[in-house]
Amino acid sequence: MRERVVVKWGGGLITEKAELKTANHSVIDRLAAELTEVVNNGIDVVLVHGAGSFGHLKAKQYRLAEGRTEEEIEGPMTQDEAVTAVRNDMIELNDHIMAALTAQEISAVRLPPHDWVHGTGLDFEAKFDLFNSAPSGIVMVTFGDVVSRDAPFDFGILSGDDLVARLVQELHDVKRLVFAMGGVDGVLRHAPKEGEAQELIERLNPDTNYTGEHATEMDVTGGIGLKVKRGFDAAKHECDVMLINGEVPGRFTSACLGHEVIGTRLTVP
Ligand code: IP8
Repeated sequence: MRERVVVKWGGGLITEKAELKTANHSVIDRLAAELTEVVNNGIDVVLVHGAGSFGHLKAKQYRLAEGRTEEEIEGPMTQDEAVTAVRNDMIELNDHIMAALTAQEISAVRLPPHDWVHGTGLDFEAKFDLFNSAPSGIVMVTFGDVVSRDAPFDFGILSGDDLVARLVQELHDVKRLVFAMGGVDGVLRHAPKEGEAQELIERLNPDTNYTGEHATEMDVTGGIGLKVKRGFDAAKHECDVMLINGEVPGRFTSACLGHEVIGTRLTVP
């Protein structure tokens, strides 16, 4: 039977997080090339990507994660216009990803969550049976997005981290989940500080102490803390979960193939 892996390319890896709608093309192209190696090893891949500067900045400004609000919001758009704008921006980011996959001759299909998801968090409602339609030999691509919710919220933000955990839960046969992040080798004991050595936690269990950093000034989902939480949700389903630095060439491929690699492995008792 073919192996299946679920991977998340973090928004901080594939975009310049602080600069509105700026894709990291060199990183995206290299990750796509690394993905070719994974696919050529006969592994089925589900690829989920984050939003970075194509999602979080506008979502934060228009408070989209909170749902509809009657309070006045500063900016030229209404919340409804911002919902459409962020969805379009996410499609634009996804276009870059799909183009990079096509350039590597990877067969891929994209499934924007605003078309098939209702609700946020791990228990979102899937409007079609995505989980029984994951194709073999074709990379399924989806991403963090603005999705519909019940009134009075009407809309909210679904993180790619929720998507990966749910995919592992529902697909049953996922061997590995790999979070490729930007700027860090994995989960650090303390948030990185200029000029200080970083302590990488190589094995993290639910009782390990660490002080994660959540960049609230730009991030509307959960930063490293949500990845770890959702990673543990996935690890409960007999899936190997690794958080690695996707900026270092080769690590993404190694992690997907199950080779030893620098990073943080999540373990559950
Ligand atoms: O970057 C967030 O997804 P994430 C989605 O995977 C939006 O947490 C639109 C901000």
